[in-house]
Amino acid sequence: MSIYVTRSSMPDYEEYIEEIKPIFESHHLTNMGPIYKKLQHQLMAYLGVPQLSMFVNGHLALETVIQAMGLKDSEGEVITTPFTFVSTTHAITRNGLKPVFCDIKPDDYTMDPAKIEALITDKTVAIVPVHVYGTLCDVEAIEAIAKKHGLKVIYDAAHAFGVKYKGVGVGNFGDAAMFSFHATKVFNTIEGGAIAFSDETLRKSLHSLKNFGIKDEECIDEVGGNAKMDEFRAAMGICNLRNIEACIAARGAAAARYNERLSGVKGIQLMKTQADVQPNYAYYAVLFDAEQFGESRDAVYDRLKANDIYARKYFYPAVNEMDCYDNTNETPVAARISRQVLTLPMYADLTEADVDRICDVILERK
Ligand code: T4K
Repeated sequence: MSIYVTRSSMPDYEEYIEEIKPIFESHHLTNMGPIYKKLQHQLMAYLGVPQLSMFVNGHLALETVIQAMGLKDSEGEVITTPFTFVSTTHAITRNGLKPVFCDIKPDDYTMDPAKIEALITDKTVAIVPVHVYGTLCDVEAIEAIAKKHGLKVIYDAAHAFGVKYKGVGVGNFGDAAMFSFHATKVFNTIEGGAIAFSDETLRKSLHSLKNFGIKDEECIDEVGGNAKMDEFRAAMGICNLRNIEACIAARGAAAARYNERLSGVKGIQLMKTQADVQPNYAYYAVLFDAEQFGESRDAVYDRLKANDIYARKYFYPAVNEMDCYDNTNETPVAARISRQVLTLPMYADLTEADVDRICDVILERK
């Protein structure tokens, strides 16, 4: 049987049908209806955040919060990481801003705070770091730099649903944080996303900008888009949230089995456990050092594929090596890691036998 990099968590069919029944009675399909509001409040409690605005996907959530902060078309520069899904950078660029790429740390692949200040110019308006794979960025160092230079910090927390640092939900760090609720994520609403924040003015602005800039029936005072989460997606979220603890625990068990099988193998670097962080096991990323392991990342990827196992090269190429972006500043650590990394299958239904099958193939190298 094929094993893919991930597999969406889903509720029982009957459970979802029960949740969407009221929609067939009310005909209230979208535009922040009762199911949207119910999920919003449940998520605020689960994530431990004071405010949450939900979107049709994580990408538009990020694009919209950048606009809501008044950064759009300022011709400013935004310091960000090249080691991410391209959505992060596109959200900056589509707001008329220039991404400036900061290199990452070799041990946890998040933005290296020691390299941020050298990139700050009089045009810098914000920092957009990514909690890549659900690994927490150095939030304290980043906050100190942002405060010193008067910069906004918007975290791309697409992978970090449910992650906590010293007991505090990850959505509380920075001026805002974006979560993705895409089908491939720890928690999904089919497609979906949200912005966590605390500033009351941001609440009004996000609400308006994801609904065409409509203030009331006769007043449209901002140029907004349409990025609202509908009731069917919110209902999927309500069902999936009921099972979230079990899903994260099952992912944790799969990660533990991978660790058992792969730790100590020459040429393989595993993700590190972070002190004071409650993880969510969103991705299981492994680096292959071709010389020491005796085989390149690409060769392992091909061999897994030949065995009907579809790992992914998240995130290769680094964004600043993509055709649509200029590689203006070099980021050698990101360049190396993007060539060595393979994200192995990770999802709640992944069994110990599946993990063993995957590890057997990896370790069978000639
Ligand atoms: N920032 C970061 C750091 C992100 O990683 C992402 C999204 C975003 C921002 C933007 O958030 P969203 O706008 O997406 O909410 C996937 C996802 O589409 C994307 O959400 C995700 N990051 C990115 C890392 O991965 P693909 O093109 O690699 O997915 P795809 O279709 O190849 O699916 C991978 C595997 O997942 C399949 O082999 C099987 C499984 N799968 C997939 C789908 C679509 C399911 O089990 N169910 C499904 O419905 O991009």
